[in-house]
Amino acid sequence: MSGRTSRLVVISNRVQSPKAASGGNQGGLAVALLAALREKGGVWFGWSGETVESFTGAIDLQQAGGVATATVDLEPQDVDEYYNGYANRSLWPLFHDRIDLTRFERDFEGGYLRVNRRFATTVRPLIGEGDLVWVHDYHLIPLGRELRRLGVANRLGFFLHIPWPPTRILMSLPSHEPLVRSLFDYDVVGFHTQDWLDAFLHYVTRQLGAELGENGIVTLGERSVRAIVAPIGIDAGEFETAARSEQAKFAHDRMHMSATGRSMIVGVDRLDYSKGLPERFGSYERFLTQHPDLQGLVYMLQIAPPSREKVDTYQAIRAELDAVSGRINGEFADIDWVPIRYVNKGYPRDELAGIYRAARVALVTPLRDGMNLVAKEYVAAQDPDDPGVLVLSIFAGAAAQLTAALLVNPYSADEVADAIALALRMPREERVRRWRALLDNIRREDVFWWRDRFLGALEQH
Ligand code: ADQ
Repeated sequence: MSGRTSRLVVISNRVQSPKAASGGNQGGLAVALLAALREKGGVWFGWSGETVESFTGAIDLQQAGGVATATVDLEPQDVDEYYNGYANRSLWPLFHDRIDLTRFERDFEGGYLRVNRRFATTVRPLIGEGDLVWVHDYHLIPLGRELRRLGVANRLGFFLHIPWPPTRILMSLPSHEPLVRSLFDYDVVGFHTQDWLDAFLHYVTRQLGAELGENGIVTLGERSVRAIVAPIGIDAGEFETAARSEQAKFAHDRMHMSATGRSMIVGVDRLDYSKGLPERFGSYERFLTQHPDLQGLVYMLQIAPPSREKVDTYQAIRAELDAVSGRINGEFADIDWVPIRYVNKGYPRDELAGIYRAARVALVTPLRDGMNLVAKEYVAAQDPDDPGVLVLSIFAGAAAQLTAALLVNPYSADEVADAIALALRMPREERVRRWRALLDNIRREDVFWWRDRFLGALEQH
């Protein structure tokens, strides 16, 4: 596979199948990357999600909808140490400022490096001369270094989908230095916000002695990398259309009927401790206590499909949420009213769009979040004549762009409770004004803008 210039090779932990994406069941990221792969040609490489007894490196190459995907199976030990271990027990909690939940184990780190080497060796023959290589997320930080070791001289880009932690927190990771140094094997490294980029620059200049030049170029010894801000967006047009689909209307009407005139407050999150769900339930409880007049006029729908269920901290957060929602419902419910409807399943995107549109308020209150796409999807799905109100955590990357939302500190139950009351009472004119400003940003800085911004920097470098 060599000879043609500037094809695209996308590498991520998991590969999104083009078939599922065309069925409307995939996120905007998959849609954008698949569109880029279709335009440029190339391949999307990653783990199949399956295991084999011992690693063979055999590639399953598929061609669908004009896109090639290449997947590889991993050993159970790889999945334990690399995926459930280093990625999701060490890096994920640490990068979300949760040292208390972070586990450091040599075996995890060993497995992480082994899988990164395995990825590099397996994908190597798929990379042709002149191809752009775009690596995604915290699972694959050292992949660039492994590819260079195998002689790959192509332009290599890396995008981090989660926050970059403050230096002091990052320093609690054993082997933090080689991990960060390995980023210098890329040509471009991208972050969602200026805050995450600043934290990265703080570490590399103070801790490694790197030098900051013009245009975001950072130099360490022989190597220079360009560090950029590229906030991810959604396919706004697709979501606006989804919100007007038959399936969306059906979901919308179903919500309305079951609401019997009450206003819905919605939360949609992967079940993850970074999303601030117990705090959100606590804030809603505070709101109910402080506004007895509004009790019975609202209800909250929290949709939270479980994720990473093999990891103990995820089992713990699930049990905690069951308990908190049960307690609040026990305390406030009446024979004809339940304050929290708590649902642990995923919904097709059209249906999700209808649910967003039926909600008068969205609570997007993570304690830490790289970006948060739910905030953007909620805005895109609103009825232009009667839009709902977005309550957004200042600790979500999205807060840097969505400044017309009601911005809150998710740790303060009082502040969030006040924002809920304000949102429910907000006059239509103000709702429309805020919503237009939000939508303007979401349309302008959409997922295609994000992709072109990153690939433009990579092509230029
Ligand atoms: P996530 O932590 O997964 O992503 P987020 O950006 O909110 O968080 O994306 C979640 C996606 O899953 C959204 O597209 C949402 O619609 C979908 N989803 C959630 N619950 C669902 C349900 N019940 N049914 C169907 N779909 C559901 C990571 C980072 C984020 C960053 C993204 C992209 O943690 O900060 O925004 O990557 O870079």
